[in-house]
Amino acid sequence: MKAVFGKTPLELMQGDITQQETEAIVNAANSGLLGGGGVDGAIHRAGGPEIARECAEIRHRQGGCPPGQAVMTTGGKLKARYVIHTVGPIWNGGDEGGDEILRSAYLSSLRLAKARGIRFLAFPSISTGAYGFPVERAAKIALQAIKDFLTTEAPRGEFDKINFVLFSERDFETYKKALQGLV
Ligand code: AR6
Repeated sequence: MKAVFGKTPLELMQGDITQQETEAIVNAANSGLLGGGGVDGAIHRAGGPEIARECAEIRHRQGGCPPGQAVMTTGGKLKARYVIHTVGPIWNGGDEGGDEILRSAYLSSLRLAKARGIRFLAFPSISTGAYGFPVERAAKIALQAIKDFLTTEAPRGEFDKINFVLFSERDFETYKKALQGLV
C-alpha cells in the first residue's frame, strides 16, 4: 500500500528489513547499542561486526542512545549503506510519555537522515516486539509522525521514498488500516 505525504511516497510492505535495497535502514535498538534479538539481532547478523564496532565507538563517545533519539553507523555488509539506530519506549501500560518517545524515535531518525542527505530509507515497527508496545497504537503514532515530518520538515521532496517494512502479515494489515485512516 502506498501514500504520498508532501512530495514523498510512503510504501508499506511485508518483509525482512535486512534485505532492503534502500540507502539506510532503521534499527529498533536498545539504549546501550549492544545488539539483541528481534530486528536488532537480524541487522547485526546480516551486516557483520563493523556495525557493532561503530556502536561501541558511539557508546564510548556519548554513552549510548537515549530512548527517542537516533544515531547512525555503517550498514557493513548490508545492501543498505547506513543503519540509523533508534530506541523506542518499553511499554508500561499506556502513559502519554511512551507515545511521545515513540513519536520522537521516528522523528529523530528522519531528522538524522535528512541532515546526512539520505534520500531513501526503511523503517521497521519500533517497540512492538520485545518492548511490548501494542501494534495498533504504535502504527498510528508511527505513521502520523512520518506524515507530519514529510509535510512540515521535508515538504520539498528532500526524500525520494520511505518504506515501512512489517515482518508479519498481521502487522502489515494493522499498519495498512492505520494508513487508510490517515490519508
Ligand atoms: N525485518 C523487519 N522487522 C522485523 C525483523 C526483520 N528482519 N525481525 C523482527 N522484526 P523488536 P523492539 C519486527 O523486538 O520491540 C532487541 O533485543 C518484529 O516482528 O525487534 O523495539 C533490541 O536490542 C517487531 O514487529 O524491537 C532491544 O533490546 C518489530 O520488528 C529490543 O529488542 C520490533 O521488534 C527492542 O525492542
